Amino acid sequence: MSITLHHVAQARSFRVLWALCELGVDFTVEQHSFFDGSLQGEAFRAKSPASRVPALDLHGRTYFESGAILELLAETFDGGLGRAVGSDHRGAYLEWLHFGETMGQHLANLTQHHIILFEASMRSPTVMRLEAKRLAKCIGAVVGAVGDQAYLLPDGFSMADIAVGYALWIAQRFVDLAEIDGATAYLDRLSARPAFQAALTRDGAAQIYTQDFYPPPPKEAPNA
Ligand SMILES: N[C@@H](CCC(=O)N[C@@H](CS)C(=O)NCC(=O)O)C(=O)O
Repeated sequence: MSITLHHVAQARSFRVLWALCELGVDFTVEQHSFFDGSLQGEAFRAKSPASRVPALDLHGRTYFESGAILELLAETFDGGLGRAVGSDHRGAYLEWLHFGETMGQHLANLTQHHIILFEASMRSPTVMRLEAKRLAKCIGAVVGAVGDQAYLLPDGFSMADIAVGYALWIAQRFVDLAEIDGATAYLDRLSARPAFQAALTRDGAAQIYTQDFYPPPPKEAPNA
C-alpha cells in the first residue's frame, strides 16, 4: 500500500518527512502551498479537517496531527523510534513528543507576527518579544532534559526528538541559540543525522521562512 505525505516546505509536516526518512520506508511527497488556495478546497479538507499540514495517506486512510502521526508511525514500522506502553521511558517519551507543540504554539505566533502580518500596524512588538522569551524558556527546558545525553531520552533517539527537534530547527530563526547552553549542540546532533539531511533534500523550496533570523523588535525608550 502506498504512503503519501501532504507537505508544505518548512511546515510541521517536516516532522513526518523526517520520521519517514528515519524509518527508511518508501513514500511520495505531495507538495502543497499556503498561497494557491489548494489547502482550502474540499478535497484537502477531507484529508485534514482544518486544512492544515501534515496529512498522511497511510495504508488506505488519511491521518492529520503531526504528533499523532509520529506515534502511529512508531507503532506501525520497526525502527525503535517509539517507547512501548509500560516501558521505562514511556512517560517522558509522550511528554516530550507533545512538548513539540508547546513550542509550536510560540512558533505559530512568532511566524504570524514577523511574517504573515506584513503591515507594521498589524504586528505587536510586545507579543513578538514575549513569545521569543517564552520560546527561549521552552528551549532551556529541552536542553535541561537532554543534559549530558545525546537525545531527550536516556535510551536514545526517538520520535520525541523529531517533534522537538523540528521546533528547535525553526526556533533558531527567532531565538539566538548561542545564548542557551547546549541548544546548538543538540540541534547540530539532530541535523547531522542522515535522515534529517535526506528529509531536507525533499523539503522543497522555502515558503515560509526566507530569513535566517527574525530579531525581536527593540523595546522603545520610555517617552520616545
Ligand atoms: N498541531 C497541528 C498543527 C498543524 C498546523 O497548524 N500546520 C500549519 C503549518 S505549520 C498549517 O497547515 N497552517 C495552515 C493554516 O493555518 O491555515 C500539527 O502538529 O499537525
